[in-house]
Amino acid sequence: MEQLLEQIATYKKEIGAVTVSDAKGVEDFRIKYLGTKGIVKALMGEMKQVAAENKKEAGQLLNEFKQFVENKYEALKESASNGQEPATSALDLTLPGDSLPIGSRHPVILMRNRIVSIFQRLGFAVADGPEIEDDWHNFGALNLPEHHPARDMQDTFYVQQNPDWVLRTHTSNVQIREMEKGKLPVRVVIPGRVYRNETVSARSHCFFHQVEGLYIDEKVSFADLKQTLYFFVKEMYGKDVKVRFRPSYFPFTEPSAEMDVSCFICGGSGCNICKKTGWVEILGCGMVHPNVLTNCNIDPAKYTGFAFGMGIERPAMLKYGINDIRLFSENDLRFLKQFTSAT
Ligand code: 2U9
Repeated sequence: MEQLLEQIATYKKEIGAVTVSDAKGVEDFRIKYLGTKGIVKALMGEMKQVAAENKKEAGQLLNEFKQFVENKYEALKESASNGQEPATSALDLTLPGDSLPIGSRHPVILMRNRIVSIFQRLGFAVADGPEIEDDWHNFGALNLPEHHPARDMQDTFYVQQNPDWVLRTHTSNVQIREMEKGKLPVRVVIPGRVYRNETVSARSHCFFHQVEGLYIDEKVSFADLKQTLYFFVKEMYGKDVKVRFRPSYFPFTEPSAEMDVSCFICGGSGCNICKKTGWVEILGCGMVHPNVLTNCNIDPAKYTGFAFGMGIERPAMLKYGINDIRLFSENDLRFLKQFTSAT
């Protein structure tokens, strides 16, 4: 009995390691183990020598061994017809893999895409530029006088290694770089991250996102600015929305204006969002200052242009009912998973 157990264990080890690459290998295996003069038959023959009290147990062991050999034979047949190695018992390579979560778009990116795509439909191209910028492209070329408060260390992040470098405070540096290329007309929108040295709170952060736009050509007028922005607002907030322009001041535009839309929360009747005024401010704009054109080697007597700028976080907060700007940059998946579309 013990000898029989040892033989079966040895054969099982041998059979476990068998691989074949073709039908001949499978047939050789069958003849060797399952044939009329094969090993299974030979072991069955040994039953005669087993003591009567062990016969039942030995019979069970041999039947189990025969089943083991037949299973292996079937696996070899299949793998030879697929041209593959048989799958080992613990590892089934045919099972599908673990699926990876695909994630979702960030609410700021959803809002950015929505804003940018409206201007793309009007023929604006999308431009991009550096977030670490020199003083000239961030301030000087934009007609900001040397002692303008925006240049103050209190408001702007300076780069320690080089006092001429700042983290850009607006994406206007990219408009300057586009104009410097000397290819007119220029018609671009620039979405991107900007940095301001502000105390972080639920309403303000040390960085946020903007979309700015610029259109320079011969005979571009304030009427073009109004009509372009009116189209944008109707696409963004609906056909029934009203707009109003209020005079304002920016060093890089003259004249300058701020644009309000009738409150899309209360419809103009007065609520907390519009502070009971019925109007919500959404962007600043104006005609590009002649000094800015001159700074970029563009003749202000021949060319004119308009520019505008808007933040992205605020409209995203209003649209999605987000009450704290810090949520945008905390990377909390419970927050980020909630936004699937900006429409
Ligand atoms: C060039 C010339 C002019 C871009 C402009 C604004 C008005 C404006 C603010 C909106 C909310 C910044 O994100 S915010 O805080 N922007 O009000 N931006 S005009 O004017 C330019 C830009 C580039 C060469």
